[in-house]
Amino acid sequence: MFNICEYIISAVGKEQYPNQTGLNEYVFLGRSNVGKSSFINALTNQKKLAYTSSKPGKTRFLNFYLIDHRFFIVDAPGYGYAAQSHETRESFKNYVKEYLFNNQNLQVAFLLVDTKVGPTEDDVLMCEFLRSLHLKIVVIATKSDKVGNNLLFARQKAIKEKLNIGENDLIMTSSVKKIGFEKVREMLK
Ligand SMILES: Nc1nc2c(ncn2[C@@H]2O[C@H](COP(=O)(O)OP(=O)(O)OP(=O)(O)O)[C@@H](O)[C@H]2O)c(=O)[nH]1
Ligand SMILES: [Mg+2]
Repeated sequence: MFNICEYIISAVGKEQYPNQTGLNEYVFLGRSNVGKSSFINALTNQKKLAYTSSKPGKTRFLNFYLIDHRFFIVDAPGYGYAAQSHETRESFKNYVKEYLFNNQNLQVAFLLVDTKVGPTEDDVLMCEFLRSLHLKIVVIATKSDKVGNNLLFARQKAIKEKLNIGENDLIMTSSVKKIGFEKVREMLK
């Protein structure tokens, strides 16, 4: 478990990124409402480190958290939220793209997919985009508590196939039941 989890900054552009010394970074990406911010809270065992909401579009900007003075985790705004204005959607996209391009510090892009909803077309596009940047991708299936075993297995298979992800790069999780987090913690160095 981690000891010191600090919110550092909500950045909209490179000039605000706080990592001046080349510490490792890990980013959490995915559809709006998939559970990125909840995931970060459960991962760090904090109730309110990252803001969560039942309404999509809660996280705006790139939120940097420094963990044990060792590495950063980055909470990103979600995609695929139709009710957003075109401008908001485009600016979210640009913050995220700018962050992902040529980022030497970024070790893993965690792509969160909702277990109940399954991989969407947007998830497939995002995964392909991350792959085109040669980033290490780990897929996290969220909200596994919301489905029964049959659907769970079906989704596991669908995610692997549609996103072209290997056995070890898919982790089934639930922030509510605190399942799957130890595996992710082990990846953060
Ligand atoms: N049942 C269940 N609900 C969850 C889980 N994780 C998140 N949620 C719920 O899903 C909703 C969205 O969670 P957030 O963590 O705010 O989602 P987000 O991906 O950060 O959303 P944006 O910031 O809008 O991109 C909230 O109502 C959470 O309580 C989970 O593991 N199980
Ligand atoms: Mg969020």
